[in-house]
Amino acid sequence: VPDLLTLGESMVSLRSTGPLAVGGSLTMHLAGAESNVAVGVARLGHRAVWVGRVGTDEFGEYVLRQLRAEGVGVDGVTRDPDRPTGLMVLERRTADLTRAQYLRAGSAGSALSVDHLRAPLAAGARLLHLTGITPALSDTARAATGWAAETAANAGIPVCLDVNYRARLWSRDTARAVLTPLAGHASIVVASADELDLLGEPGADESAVVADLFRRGVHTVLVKLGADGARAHTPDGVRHAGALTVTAVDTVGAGDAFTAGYLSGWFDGLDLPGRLRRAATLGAFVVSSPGDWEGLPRRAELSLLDGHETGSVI
Ligand code: KDG
Repeated sequence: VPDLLTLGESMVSLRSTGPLAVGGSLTMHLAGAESNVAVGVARLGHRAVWVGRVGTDEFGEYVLRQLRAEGVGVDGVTRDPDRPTGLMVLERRTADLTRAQYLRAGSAGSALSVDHLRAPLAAGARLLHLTGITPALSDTARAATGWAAETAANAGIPVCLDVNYRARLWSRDTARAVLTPLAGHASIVVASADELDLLGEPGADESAVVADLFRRGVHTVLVKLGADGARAHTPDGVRHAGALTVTAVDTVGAGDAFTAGYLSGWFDGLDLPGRLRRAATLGAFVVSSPGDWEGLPRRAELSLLDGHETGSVI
């Protein structure tokens, strides 16, 4: 049984080093929030499986090749001969501003449906990781995400849901209507502070949303605070964990790294401070290296950033 089962859309991201309008070259990278998490836990030696769909095009070949190279299981991936692999373009417009553009409408990944998930779910896992991106892709992907969450929860497989709101894919109101019920199947919810009210009433404050999630069976809510670290709500109370002090060169993927670190700590049986520390460590590696996931540490590298702590664990 794998440690992590995750599903969603993985794409090729094309990254520029400057403004697209003046040309230059684009480099190819693997992208996708869920596969970033899978790579993060696989690099630390856990067994991770990613399920999704890619085209029969070269981009699909590339996505699979990258995931295999990182040790992520892709046996459950289906190839779609009629739809292309999704693409995204990341334009480094200025040193401080990266613009994302999606070329993913009608992609192979967006045609994910319940039938693609039956066998991987039946095979089981220690934990299922979902994000709020997948249900934004299409009606079938939305149904598939809901089905996977419910099926896993009924089978006793804990579900981790990262809200990951993407304004280019859907409105906050539509997201709220879909993600609020979805969170009721989760054990662990991950969100940034401005995403929390997508799991409750519009404008609801953090404590109200957390209390409601706890009533619905969630036992851990992780609120990502960027350079300020994270807050973890559990039935035992609230704990703040600082971020590590590093030089941020590329924040894309930092949230996925944080989640991968937390889940890796959970797979290793670490206590809450240990899980948060590993989450902060992976986040720090990714923000201080270029790329969504390329800077993720291998297990022997985990201690490389020791000495960068902010000391602000309260
Ligand atoms: O979290 C990083 C992701 O944003 C990136 O890899 C692409 O999954 C992605 C998305 O849909 O935005």
